[in-house]
Amino acid sequence: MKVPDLRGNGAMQPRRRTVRFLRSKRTWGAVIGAATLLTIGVPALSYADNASGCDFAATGTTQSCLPPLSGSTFAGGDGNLLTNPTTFGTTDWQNVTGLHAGFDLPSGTGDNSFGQGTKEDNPNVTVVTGSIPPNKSDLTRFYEASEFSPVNQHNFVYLAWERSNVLGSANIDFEINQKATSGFTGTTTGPVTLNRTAGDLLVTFDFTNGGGKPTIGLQRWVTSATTPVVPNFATNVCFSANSFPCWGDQVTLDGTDSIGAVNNLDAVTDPLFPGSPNYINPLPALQFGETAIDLTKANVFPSGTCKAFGSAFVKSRASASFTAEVKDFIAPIPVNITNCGSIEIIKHSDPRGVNQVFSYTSNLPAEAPGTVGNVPQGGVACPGNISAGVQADGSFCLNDTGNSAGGDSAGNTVFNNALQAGTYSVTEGADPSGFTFENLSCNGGTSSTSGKTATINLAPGDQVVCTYINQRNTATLSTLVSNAGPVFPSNAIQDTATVTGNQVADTPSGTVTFFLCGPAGTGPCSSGGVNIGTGTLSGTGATASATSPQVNTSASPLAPGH
Ligand SMILES: [Ca+2]
Ligand SMILES: [Ca+2]
Ligand SMILES: [Ca+2]
Repeated sequence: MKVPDLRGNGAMQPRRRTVRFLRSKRTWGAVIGAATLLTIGVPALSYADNASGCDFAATGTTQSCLPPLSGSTFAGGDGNLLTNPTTFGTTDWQNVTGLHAGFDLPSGTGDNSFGQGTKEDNPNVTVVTGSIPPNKSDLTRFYEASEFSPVNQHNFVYLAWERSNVLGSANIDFEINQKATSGFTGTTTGPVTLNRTAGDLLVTFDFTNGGGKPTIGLQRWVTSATTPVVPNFATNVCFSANSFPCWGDQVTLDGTDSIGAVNNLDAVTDPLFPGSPNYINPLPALQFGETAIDLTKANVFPSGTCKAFGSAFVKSRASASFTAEVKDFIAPIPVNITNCGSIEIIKHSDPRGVNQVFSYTSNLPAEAPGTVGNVPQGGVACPGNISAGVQADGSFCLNDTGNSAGGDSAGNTVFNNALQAGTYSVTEGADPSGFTFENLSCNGGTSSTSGKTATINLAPGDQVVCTYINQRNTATLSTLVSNAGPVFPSNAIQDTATVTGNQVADTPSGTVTFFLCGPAGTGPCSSGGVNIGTGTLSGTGATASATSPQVNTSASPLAPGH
């Protein structure tokens, strides 16, 4: 793809020279020679984005872009950001889903960087401001995206950096943390302690112009010889530092688990966030680099374990040496790189807050009650169980009591945020007496509901919330008086009581007890009257009626005046 205005600039310079030479009455041969020299001298400024879709050469000027990694469609090895042409992958920064972007402060005296002598292994850093030395990369932006491939069930992360200066080599580190460093933002100055957790990642991106492909390295933050357990490493060792914690266990990624490129052939178009800081478009040659990494193949997500990375930032190292000073950085941004998803099951009574235990069966793994990801969860102990939480057989119980004002509680919630991809189902048990199932809805991820059963096809990164609502049954009672006026002795009468419920599917049942009351003999209605017996409710739908025993029969007439 070509960018008209840049092409215009590229074409203007020779033309200006041409005019000058023409005025000096040089021959056409000299003019052509000068123009050709100029074209060779500034090829990077001549065009943006090669029409071939490849803007990277491992050696010389021979285009040498790589196709996407197996299971991915991301063009992380073509040295540009545009989707088209799709020769090296149908996805690129322009159309990737889940894109996260970090913007540095403007270059110059206000830019933030790490203080003198900061090394990768030291989590205690100092943020200072000032111009980035011209021999060190002045970062401007970075991009991140991640995905779980439905093709081969691998996790991928895609990373890109941009810089304002045209240095031949690039030594850039992406730090990917499980937890964010609280309060560390673009405006932070002074001391900062980076919140590193065992197993955090450092992706090193080293590129020597003319020296081949970018070298992509991967290191873990290790806190002891055994923490974390790193596949293919018997014990953890520090890569450079003398003691734990440190960055250790470095692996150099290759073409099967990573691809990478720098736009060393020419300028490339950045179509992203034109209204945001540091919009350099087109990006001159050597100011953009990208990589795609198969995290599953790189053993970041060994099968059977869950891990989630929520924060990432980027730094420029002074040289290819790992122990070189780190200088410019772009403050951390939230990311969502995980091989697991979460499922939250919530119980609401209607109205809210009714004290009633509801039971469930599921294929969720056992989980003790507690707080997970700041969500109090575990439900309540099912009848006959000693403790709350999801039991070994997947069963659990929930109770919405205490939530009449809204909100949720440990008692009405089970939440698991470390679930492997797969299919999960949850089914509510029989309605407790006096309650009727009203609704089940699930949000997030891919799920379906059928009656009281939720079926969830969980992919990494999915956050599924299913809410069960059960209505408390209520009913109203009305009485039809057979004869409201005076009756003659032995003129038998009986009344009818009608009960109307709020559930069409639940016909009211049971018995109605009738009381005879009146002005004399039976006692006033205000004191309850005389119990004359019961009638049994019978009906259909939400309505049932019962008829009282007869009174004032010939065998037992009421006395006159009663
Ligand atoms: Ca690309
Ligand atoms: Ca900075
Ligand atoms: Ca900068």
